[in-house]
Amino acid sequence: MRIAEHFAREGLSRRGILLAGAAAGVLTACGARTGRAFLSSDTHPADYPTVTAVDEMARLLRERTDGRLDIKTYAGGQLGSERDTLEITVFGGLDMNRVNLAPLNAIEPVTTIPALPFLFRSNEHMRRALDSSIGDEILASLTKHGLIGLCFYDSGDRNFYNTKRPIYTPADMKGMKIRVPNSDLYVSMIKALGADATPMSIAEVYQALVQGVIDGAENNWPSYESGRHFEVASYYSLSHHVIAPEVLVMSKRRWDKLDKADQERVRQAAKDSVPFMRANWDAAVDAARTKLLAAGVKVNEIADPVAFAAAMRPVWDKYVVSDDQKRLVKQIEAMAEEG
Ligand code: GTR
Repeated sequence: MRIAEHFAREGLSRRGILLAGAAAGVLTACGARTGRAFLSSDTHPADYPTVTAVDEMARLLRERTDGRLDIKTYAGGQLGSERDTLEITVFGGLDMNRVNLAPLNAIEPVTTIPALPFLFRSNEHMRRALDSSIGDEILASLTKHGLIGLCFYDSGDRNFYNTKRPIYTPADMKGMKIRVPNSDLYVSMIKALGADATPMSIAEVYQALVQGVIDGAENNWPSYESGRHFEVASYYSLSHHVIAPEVLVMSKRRWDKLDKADQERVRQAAKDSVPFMRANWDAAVDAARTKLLAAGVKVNEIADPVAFAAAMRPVWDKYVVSDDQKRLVKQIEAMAEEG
C-alpha cells in the first residue's frame, strides 16, 4: 500500500496536510536563513542518542561541505507524532525524520521483520544483521513509499513496565492494558500474551498512565526514563521481547533534488554517525538504568523467556508471509551465532 493511501485510510491526511503546511513554513524560513539546512524531526529530547546522532551527522556534513549542507533538528516531538511527521516527510514538508520501525510496519511489510518478538538474540546480533546486506535491503524497501532509508540506529531491548505488579510470566499480564506504538504487529504481540493492547503515540503515554487509561507500556531504558514513565509505572520487567532498530529517513522529494555527489555525502554522513550513536546508546542505557534504580524502580527478570517467546510465536506466522520476509528471517537467524 502506498504511504499516502495508508494515511488516508487512517483518516489522517487532512491533519497531515495541515501539519505539512506548517512544517513547510518552518522549512522555508530555515532554508532562507541557511541556504540548505535539512529540516529533521525526532520525538525524543535534544540530549537523546538518536538526536545527538543526527547532530553528529550535521557536523560531518558541515565539515565536509564547508557548511553548505546542514541539518536542523526539531526534537521533543515538536512537529508531531512519528506517524504524522512521517506523512509530512513523504509529502516533502520535512526533509528528514528519525523514527522507530513500528510506524512503518503497516506501510512496508519487510520492516516488520526486525520488530519480530525474540528474533534477535542480542543487540550485537541486531547490529550485525543490519550492517549486512539485510539492512540495505530493508532501507531500500522504503524508496517506493517516498522515503530514502539512510541508516539504522540502536534502540536496545524493549521491556514491559506497569503500575500494578512485577511481570514474571505471561499470566501476570492477563487483562492488563498495555500501550503499544501504532503498529498492528505490536497489537498482536500484546494480545498473544493475554493483555489488552492500546496503540497511541509515545507523547500521550505519561498522561494515560497517570489517568489509569493504561496500566503499562513497553520500551527500552532510555525511553522509559526520558518520558518520565517510571515516575508512574514503577515495575520494570526485563522481558527483552523486541530488539528493533530506529531508522533515519529522508524525503524522496528532497533527495531527488540533490545531485548525485550530495546524495552520496548525505548517505555517507548518516552511515558515519552510526558508530557515534552506538557508543552514546550504550552509555545512555547504563545511565538510565543507574538513575532509575536509584530512583526506586522495581526491576525483575522474567521467570522464563521461553514461555513469552512461545506465547508470541503465532505472531510470526501472521506477519512472516511473503517469500522475502521468510528469506530475511532465515538469514537473520543464521547470523545469530556469528561472533
Ligand atoms: C522509542 C523509540 C521512539 C518511539 C517510541 C515508541 O524506543 O525511540 O522512536 O517509537 O519508542 O514506543 O513510540
